[in-house]
Amino acid sequence: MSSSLSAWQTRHSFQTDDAALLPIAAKVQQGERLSFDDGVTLYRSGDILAVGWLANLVRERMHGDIAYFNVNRHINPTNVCMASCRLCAFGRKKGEAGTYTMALEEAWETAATGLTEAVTEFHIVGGLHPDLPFEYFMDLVRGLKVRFPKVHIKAFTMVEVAFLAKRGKMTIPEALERMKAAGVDSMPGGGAEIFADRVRHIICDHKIDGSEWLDTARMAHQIGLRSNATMLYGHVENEEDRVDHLLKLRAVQDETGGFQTFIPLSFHPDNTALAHIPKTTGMLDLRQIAVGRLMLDNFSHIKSYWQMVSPKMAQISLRFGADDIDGTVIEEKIYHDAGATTPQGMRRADLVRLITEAGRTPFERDTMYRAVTRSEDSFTVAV
Ligand code: V47
Repeated sequence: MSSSLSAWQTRHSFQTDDAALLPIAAKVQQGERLSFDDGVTLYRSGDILAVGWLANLVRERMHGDIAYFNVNRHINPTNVCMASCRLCAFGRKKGEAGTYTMALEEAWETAATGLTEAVTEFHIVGGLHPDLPFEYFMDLVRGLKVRFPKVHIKAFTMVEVAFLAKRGKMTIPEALERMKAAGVDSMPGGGAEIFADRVRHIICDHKIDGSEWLDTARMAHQIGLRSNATMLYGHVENEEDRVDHLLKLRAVQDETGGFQTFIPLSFHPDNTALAHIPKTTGMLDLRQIAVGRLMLDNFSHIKSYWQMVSPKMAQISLRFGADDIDGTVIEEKIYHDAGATTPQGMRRADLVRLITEAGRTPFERDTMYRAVTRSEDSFTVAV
């Protein structure tokens, strides 16, 4: 070990019994970019506390003690879906039992119901419906904007954008422009799953491939729409597939700077065609957050989505690289259809308590990470 590294370790009390982590620790300290092999080493290291320590160092460098949350509402307009992804328990084929499609009035009413706290964001994700026209989705967004002009609309994954563009017989940039004109303010990160073809063929072979997802994100960013990025882990992927996914996101982010947040999504197997796969463990959930923080040096935010990993794990993640735990959600369908046992939503005060008890400072953000100030039944966003 070089003397400068040992001096640094003493100063920062980094300790590990995994010698393979030492050169990575030196790079992290110097703000150097980590390589593919570093990523694989981080995934395979037995010293999860050391990996978490490094991720926490980066997280505190970027955000200090702040932990972000928001007051949001999910709306899933339809669960009818042509894709038949093996990873999914939410989507159903047209005509199958349990399908639903909201009439526009119903979607707007849904937006208004639930907790009384004024939401700052509608998160809209749904199935790939074979019959709903492009204009249904534009009317949905326009109607929300008229009724809730202050609420940010984060709508349509890259998979939905590509599908709707094809259905509407337009190019993806055209579809994105029309979505933006209708009132879409940014886009959620879903549908990314794992980019590697081998994995995608097993878990979701009927939708766009990894490079189409990345191209669509790039096009969204180029017209000024910010988006999130996800990665679905804990199914048939291996460590190399995960690192490959992270590096592909990092490369697009270098080009566009358009990703706001990275959100690892733990696979929920119940009621899916992959129900034989065991649920993820706490160690994998924490490791995923930490490796994401360390590899994605050009992403500002890493979200530990409490619905996915449980409120308790999201809280601990705030010490393993995460700076965001997502929002109140109010009504969640995708993971609950796949066996999630978390509550459907949480109150603002519960999120504040989780963060405070983790020793972090709660920061209510809007979707663009601007500070939100509240009065009784309204809010103001700092500009
Ligand atoms: O794309 C589907 C995932 C995603 C399962 O951008 C599953 O802030 C686990 O996009 N087990 C949709 N995951 C959700 C999504 C999202 C969620 C939270 C925050 C944000 C954001 C975006 O849900 C899908 C897919 O990757 N998913 N089925 C399942 N069984």
